[in-house]
Amino acid sequence: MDSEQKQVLDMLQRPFRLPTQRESHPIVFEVGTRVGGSEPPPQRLTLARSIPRGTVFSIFVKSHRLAAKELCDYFMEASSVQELRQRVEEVRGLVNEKLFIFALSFVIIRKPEMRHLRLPSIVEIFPCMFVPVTTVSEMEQEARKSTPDQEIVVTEYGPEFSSTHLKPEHRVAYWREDYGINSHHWHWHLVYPVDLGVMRDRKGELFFYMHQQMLARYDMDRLSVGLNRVQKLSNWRIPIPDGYFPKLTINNAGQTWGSRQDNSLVQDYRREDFGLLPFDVSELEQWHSRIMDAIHQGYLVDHDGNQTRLTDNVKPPEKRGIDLLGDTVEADSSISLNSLFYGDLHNMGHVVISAIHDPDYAHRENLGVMSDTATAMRDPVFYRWHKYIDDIFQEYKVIQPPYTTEELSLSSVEVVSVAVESQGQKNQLITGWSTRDFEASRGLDFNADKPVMVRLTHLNHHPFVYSIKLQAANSGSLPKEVTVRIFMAPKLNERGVEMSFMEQRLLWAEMDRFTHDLKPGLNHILRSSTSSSITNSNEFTFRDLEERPNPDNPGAPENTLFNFCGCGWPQHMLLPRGKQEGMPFELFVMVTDWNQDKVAQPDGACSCSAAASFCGILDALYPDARPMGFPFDRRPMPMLLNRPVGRASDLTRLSNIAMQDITITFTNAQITQ
Ligand code: CUO
Repeated sequence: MDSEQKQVLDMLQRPFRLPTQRESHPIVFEVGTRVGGSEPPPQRLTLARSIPRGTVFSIFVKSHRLAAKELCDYFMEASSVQELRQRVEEVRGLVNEKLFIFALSFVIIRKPEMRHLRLPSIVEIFPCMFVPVTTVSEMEQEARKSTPDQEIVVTEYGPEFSSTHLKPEHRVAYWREDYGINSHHWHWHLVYPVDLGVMRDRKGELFFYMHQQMLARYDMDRLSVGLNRVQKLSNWRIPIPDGYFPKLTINNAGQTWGSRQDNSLVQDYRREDFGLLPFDVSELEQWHSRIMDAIHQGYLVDHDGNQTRLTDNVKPPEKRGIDLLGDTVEADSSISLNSLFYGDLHNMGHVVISAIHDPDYAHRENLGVMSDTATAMRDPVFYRWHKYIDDIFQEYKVIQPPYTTEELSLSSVEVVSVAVESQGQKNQLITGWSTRDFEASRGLDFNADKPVMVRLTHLNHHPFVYSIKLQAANSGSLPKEVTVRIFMAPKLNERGVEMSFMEQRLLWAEMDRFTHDLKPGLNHILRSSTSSSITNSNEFTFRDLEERPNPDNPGAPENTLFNFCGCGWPQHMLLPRGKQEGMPFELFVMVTDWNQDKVAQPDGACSCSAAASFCGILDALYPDARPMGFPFDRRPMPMLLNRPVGRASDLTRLSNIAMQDITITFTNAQITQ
C-alpha cells in the first residue's frame, strides 16, 4: 500500500470530523475551479451535496441512490490514486457522512488501483450504528477517567443488548443486533447496489436467495428460543404489534433514529425531507398485486407492452424468472423491465415503515432504522417485511415444475455416511457467547490520547468438521468432480412435531457448498466449518490492517477476495443458538455432478470461493449453474415423497442424498477459541 492509498483509506476514519483548516480545500466551492482535471464539483455534485450532513442517508430512497451514483461516479472517474485522494479529500466534510463512506467504500471495492486493499469493519467507522447512545457516553466517561498509564479504555456492551425480556421478541435481540449480521447486510448492499449502474450476474436471484437464507436463519434462532416463525407483514391495514426503539444515534450530535411504538399503523407517506413525492400505502398494494398477476400469468410486461416469460427452466443467456422477479421487486431502474408499472416495492416498503412514527414530518423526527442497511436488521419488522417480499418469490417458485428424479439424482455416487465432529463429540454441537473488541475511537472522537474500545458480545460456537463418506462406482461414467451441498434445518416445528417437506422447505439454511475431486471407491471428505462457502472468515479492524499492511502488489488476490467476499455471513453466526437442553436439527448432504453445475467463467476471473454462496465472485459469474437454493427452492416430483406428508428424508432414497440428526446445545457459557 503506498502512501496515497493509505491516505485514501485513512479517510474512512472519523467521518463526522470536519476537515481542519489545513486539510480543507476552499477552492471546491468556487464555481468554475477545476479540480483534478474534471468538471468542478459544485456543478457535478449537486445531488450529493443536497443531503445534509448529520442526517439519514438511505439507499432505499431513490433520490439518495442518485446522489450516491453521482458521488461514486465522481470518485471512479479519478484517473489516478493521487487524483482520487484529492477528490475524496475535497468532498469529505461537505457531503453527508454515510453517503461519503458508502461512496468511498464502493470505490475501494471497484477501482482497479484500490481494490486490493481491505476495507475495515463498518463497526469501527460508525460505532454509533452498533451500540446505543448510553454506551457511547459510557465510553466517553471511561476515556475521561482513564489514567496516563492505561494504554487503552474498554467498555462492554451486551449480552442483554436492547432487550428487557418483557416482550417475547426481545429473546432474539442477540441475533438481530449482532454486529456481524448487520455489517454483512451493509456490505452485501454495497456489493449489489441498486441504481448505481452495477450489473452483476444473477443479481435479482441473489437478492431473493440471500434474503431468504437470512430469514431461514432467523427462524432457526426463533425456534431455538421458543418463538414461532416470522409472520409476513401482509396486511397493511392493521397495526404492527411490535415496536422498536433503537437507542442509536445518527450523528455525533446525539440525534437519534426514529422509533416505533407497539401497535403502530403504517401511514401514507407525506414527508418532504427526502425529495419523494407523496406516496400512498395503496400504491404498495397495487405494485404487489401487479407482480403477483405477472407470476400467475407467467410473464412480465415491459415499457413497450412486450411480454417476457417467467420460467426457471431456461438456457443462458435467457434470465431465469426468479432473476427477473428479483430485479422487478428490488426495482433497479436500469434493470427492472418496467419500474413504472411494477414500482419500487421493496425499497418503498423500507421507507414507509421507517416513517411510520412521523409520516408527514410533523414532529421533525428522523426515519427509523429500517431506512439504513447497517441498522435495518435490528428491527423485528425487517423480517416481517422481508417475509412478505419472500412470499412473492415463493409464490413463483411453487408453480415451477417440481424437480424430477433425473434432476436430483447421481446414481454413480452414494453418500454412505454424514457426521459432524466437534471437541471429540460426534453430532453434538455447542454454542455459547464470545466477545470481540472494536476500536470505537477510529470512528468517533472521544478526545482521548489512547484507543477507546468497545467489547461486543456475540453468539459463537465451537468449530466443527463435517465427515462425509462417499462411495463412487468403480466403473461406468463417474464424474471427475462433484459438488457437495450441505444444508441444515430444525427437525421439529413450534408444536414439537416433525415437519413435512413443504413445511420444512423454507427453513433449510445453506451451510456449505464446495467441489471435491472424486476417485473411484471410498472417498472420505473432512471439511472444516471455518471453510464454509457462506461465511467471511474475519471482520478486519483498522489495527489489523495497520499491523498486517497489504503487499505492494496491486491486485494481490487475497485482498481482492476480502473486499468482495468480506460481505459473507459472519462465521460466529454459522450455527443457530439451539436450546440449553439440546435441540434436534437435521443435516442434509447432497452430491451433484460438477460438470452440470459448473459455469464457464470469463478469462482472468478471480478464483474467490470465500462466501461465494451469498456474495458471488468479483468480476465473474455466480459459481453454480443450478437455481439458488437448489434443491429446496422447488418441490420434488410427488412420487419422490411418501405422500401425503412426505419428508425431506424421503429423498434419501436417492443414493447421492443423505441426512443426519444432530443436536445443538446452547451452554450460555463463554466460548474461547
Ligand atoms: Cu437487504 Cu430489504 O434488502 O434490506
